[in-house]
Amino acid sequence: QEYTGIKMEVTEWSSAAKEALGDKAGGRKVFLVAATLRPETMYGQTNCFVGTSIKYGVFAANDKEAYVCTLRAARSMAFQGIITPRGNIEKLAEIEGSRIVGTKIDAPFAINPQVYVLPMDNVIATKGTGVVTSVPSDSPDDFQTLTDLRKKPEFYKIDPSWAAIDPVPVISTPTYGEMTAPAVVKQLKIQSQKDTKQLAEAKEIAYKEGFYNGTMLVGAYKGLSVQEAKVKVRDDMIKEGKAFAYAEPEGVVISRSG
Ligand code: ZZB
Repeated sequence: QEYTGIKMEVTEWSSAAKEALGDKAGGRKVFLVAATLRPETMYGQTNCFVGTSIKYGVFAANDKEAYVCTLRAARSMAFQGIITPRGNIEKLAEIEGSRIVGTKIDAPFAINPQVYVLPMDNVIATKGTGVVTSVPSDSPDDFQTLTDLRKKPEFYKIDPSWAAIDPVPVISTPTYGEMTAPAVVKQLKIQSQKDTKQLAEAKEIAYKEGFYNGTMLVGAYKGLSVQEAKVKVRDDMIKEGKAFAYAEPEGVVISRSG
């Protein structure tokens, strides 16, 4: 499974994270790293998700940068030579997902680049980096979770302002228009992020429709098909140092649908 690792720089830690981390990052720039299969949708990021009970580490990537992800992902990155020294990892700090919620980050290539970290029930600790960037226009899981959070901010222990950015149209599809995920969520009558079976089906539908029939509405490749734009956006992000290629270790690819 070849993912793109998206580097989301922390611009302001939540107070709980500040307390937990102190100056353990040693002056490094710290990035949350999200694994995505859809780099062409990055224009439409509105927030980022972590699992509240997942344990994350802050790992030194080099002298200047540190990455927030699961230990499992850091090991895999070290093995792939993404973080140095090759094959070795240096954990600077450890932090629970619940404490990262409310942190402000910079979402690369996003039309609204200043976004917040929010909680999601269905983040899988053993997939990708354990950090998920959110594109509610094109990802049914992201749209439904954002909808749940907006309905019950106290229940999810978030400040409503952290979930204030609306879905941004980035891809148009012939069947669903400019907001594929919300349309598929509606079609399948999905009510909450707990509807995991229907969400898995919605993801499949949205993914296929976007990939085979989608056209870019924004960005440098506006007007191109998603199939053509995907690689170009990914290459641009990598060239600008905002992303890297990240392969999932063999034998541990577990889909959200189980
Ligand atoms: C941005 C994005 C935009 C995504 C979209 C999807 C879509 P797969 O096929 O199951 O590998 N993801 C990544 N890591 C995790 C995790 N640990 N737990 C839960 N979800 C995770 O799916 C890969 C996608 O699942 C990734 O791509 C990420 O969300 C999420 F418009 O990143 B994606 C129709 C899907 N659209």
